[in-house]
Amino acid sequence: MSFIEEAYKEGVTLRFAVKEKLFNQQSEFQKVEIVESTHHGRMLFNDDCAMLSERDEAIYHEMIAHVPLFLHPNPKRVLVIGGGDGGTAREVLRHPNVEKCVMVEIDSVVVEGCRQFIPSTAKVFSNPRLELIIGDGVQFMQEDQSKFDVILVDSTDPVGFAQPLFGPEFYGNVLKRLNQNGIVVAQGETPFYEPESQQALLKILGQFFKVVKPYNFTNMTYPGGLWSFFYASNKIHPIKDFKSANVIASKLDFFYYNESIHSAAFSLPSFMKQKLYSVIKEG
Ligand code: AG3
Repeated sequence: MSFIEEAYKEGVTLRFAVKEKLFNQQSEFQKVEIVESTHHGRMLFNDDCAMLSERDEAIYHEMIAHVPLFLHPNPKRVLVIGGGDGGTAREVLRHPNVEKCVMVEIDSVVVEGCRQFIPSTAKVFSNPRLELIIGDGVQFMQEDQSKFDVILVDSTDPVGFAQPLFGPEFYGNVLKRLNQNGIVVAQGETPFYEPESQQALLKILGQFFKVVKPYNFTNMTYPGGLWSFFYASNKIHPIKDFKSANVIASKLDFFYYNESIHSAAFSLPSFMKQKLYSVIKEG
């Protein structure tokens, strides 16, 4: 038995050997499946796209959360858009100064499936500092009036219902919801297969933020392996304003993130620099 993700019409498939299928439900939004794989632990697939494996989810979740949270001088209120497995919120709430993490996930079936079968990420749902809202993140951004220090957009690929999360209206509202020192980090797809969508989203971020920079991580679960997050802020530069001592003093332990990866992740391979130089902003 196996699970296959067809990658971006690039003639590539990622095939994961599967021991057992655990959960399979068609939600209002997508097909949600959870399996026990042979070598990568439990895995979540939405509409046949790999969302996480227990073997390497820490890489993605540490990198989306700790890069901005160690930069912001005092992150008290954090918003996660998407992230229904709980992994991003789990990493956010390892920071003791975060008083509240609000998470807005559109699909309750993802949350329920993960609650039942992926406790390693979904354990965060019992954390009293987490407020889980089942709803549309785009609408939440339009209607909610509260402010946040850090906003993390943990989305699926820019297709279907997730498409507006890659658009200018959404980021205009993100800017309005951010406090002065606010930082937003968004899931940025893979530089190998998606250079155009990377360019497009960075350009949109540049309409609202003075500092706009991609940073990379590598993983085993997503097509292309090398993958990006996009960092944007009007006040805080992710390298110049970084204090590595804060990471060391936190005494948190990590699977992937650390004080040297923090800055190194912003060093881009030449093909990315060439493609993206016009949409990167240093403030
Ligand atoms: N967010 C999805 C990353 C994109 C994966 N794309 C793909 N496999 N084609 C991951 C959710 C983790 N909280």
